[in-house]
Amino acid sequence: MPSNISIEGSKILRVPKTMDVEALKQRLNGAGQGHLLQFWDSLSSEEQTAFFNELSHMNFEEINGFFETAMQSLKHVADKIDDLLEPLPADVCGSVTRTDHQKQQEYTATGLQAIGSSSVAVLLLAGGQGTRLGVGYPKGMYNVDLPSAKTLYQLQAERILKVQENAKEHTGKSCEVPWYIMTSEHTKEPTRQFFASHNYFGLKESNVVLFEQNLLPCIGFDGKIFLANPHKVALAPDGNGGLYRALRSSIVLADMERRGIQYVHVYCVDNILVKMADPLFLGFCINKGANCGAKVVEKGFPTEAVGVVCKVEGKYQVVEYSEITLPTAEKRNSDGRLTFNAGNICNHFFTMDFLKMVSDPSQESQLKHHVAKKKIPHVNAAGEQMKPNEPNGIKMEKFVFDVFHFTTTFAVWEVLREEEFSPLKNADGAAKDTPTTCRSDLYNLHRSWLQRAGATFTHNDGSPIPPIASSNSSNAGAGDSQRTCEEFNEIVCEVSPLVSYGGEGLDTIVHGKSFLPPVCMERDGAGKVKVTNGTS
Ligand code: UD2
Repeated sequence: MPSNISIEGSKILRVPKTMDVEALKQRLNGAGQGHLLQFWDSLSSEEQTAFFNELSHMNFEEINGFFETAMQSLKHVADKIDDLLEPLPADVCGSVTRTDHQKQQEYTATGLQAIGSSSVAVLLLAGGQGTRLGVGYPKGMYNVDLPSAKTLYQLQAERILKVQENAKEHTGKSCEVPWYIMTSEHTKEPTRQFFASHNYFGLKESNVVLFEQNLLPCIGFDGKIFLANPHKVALAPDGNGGLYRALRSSIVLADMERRGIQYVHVYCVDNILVKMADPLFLGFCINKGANCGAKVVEKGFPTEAVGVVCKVEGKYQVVEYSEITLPTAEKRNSDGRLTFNAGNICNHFFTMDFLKMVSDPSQESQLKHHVAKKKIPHVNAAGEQMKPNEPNGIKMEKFVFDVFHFTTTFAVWEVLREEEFSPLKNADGAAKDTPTTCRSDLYNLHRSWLQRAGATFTHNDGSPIPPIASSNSSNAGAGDSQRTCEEFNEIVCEVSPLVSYGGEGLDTIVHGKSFLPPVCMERDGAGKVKVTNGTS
């Protein structure tokens, strides 16, 4: 490797041997970004070197091109695309509520077989800034205050350990599910330190692979790039669809190939119920012969602000509620279900071949940036830090699901919201998707597992706590699961992922037993399950 190239995460930084500031000035002036050097003379020599290096590896022509396209697209944000929308073809869809038990077992067996042959990887999108939650560290490090105090990262790590164990039981072979974690400049170092300081939560260090996504400058409506301070450009991650560019420029694809990975489960960090490398979902997609798949939940009501998976002009796509009119959002099939009801939960299946194909520049460059008007903090021409109250510019992001466009063999698997989707988006006090709702949803799910395994629950006075109605057996929809949360809010029941991945294996432990909440099930170092309940 030439000595002037250093590789840091997914970025290749070319560090020039000498600083040709004049040439840089000319390049910036030519691109209309000359203002970036306005504080140059007042910088220390360290600041100058660091800033020179930052600017030297930016492709301003490309960035200006992104900006032009982004501003064009803003003119069309209010456009509706109702006429172009088609529902998903029935033959690509499957549902946990409408697939019989035997078929589900077949899918699960296929998934466990793939995991058992060490051909499955999980890939976590964790480069977001978590602005809505408002904590200064990566969201995966958040502890929603379960009795075990486990963070989102720990829950996920333990689910990987358990699914490896389940696959081994199924196939008789030891297997490994590598965990690729896409971070960004803001999340990489704290994430690395967190895993190291927790001994990778029992996973092999070599199976936890961190890589870094790219950043893009934040740009004012006039096309001028903002400075975060006099010697640094204001940058933001390029969206979770930055995955494909990051894959291309990092060692990840090669690492996956070296390990013989064939299937990759991609998911977002904040869903406390996420089933990583879910054998049922994997098996469904594999049996369908799909190269790309999405797990979805049924949209709760027509105006719910979730993107729906559908077809647009013959291509698969996720369409936002804002892109269609109310009558289209309200359209129902003869069975009463919404026509466009496949709510995206950022939970995707890709074959290795598909990932390689969409990461190629010829495909990846076709993915358009989505544009958001934002209030962007910056330094003004007088060198003052500004915190605007109104949007003053744009951030540009690619979305992970935009590659659906490239598939012709798609699969969509619908699951129950109360079993698989409870995201942490907001701080407590907000109406939904908070630490409190995540905790409640996890308690409810785990209590339903125990009840299904033959356990009962009682109040302090000995009176029985009624069982949770599952929408698998009733016709309850999203609204009902919401009510269940509130109703059973304080009935604490936490089952460690090391004890059960999805409710399996609990019968022998709890059948015929009665529990007084709070109930906690954990596995000790020797593999023995310990149940605590009441005040014990
Ligand atoms: C995401 C989905 C949305 C829905 C929702 C469910 C996308 C684009 N949108 O919306 O359709 O499924 O989740 O919870 O997928 N991230 C990065 N790099 C970035 C930006 C985000 O890795 O530059 C990660 C982020 O850390 C998180 C995931 O992507 O794990 C989703 O990001 P978000 O929480 O900003 O997405 P949201 O809630 O708008």
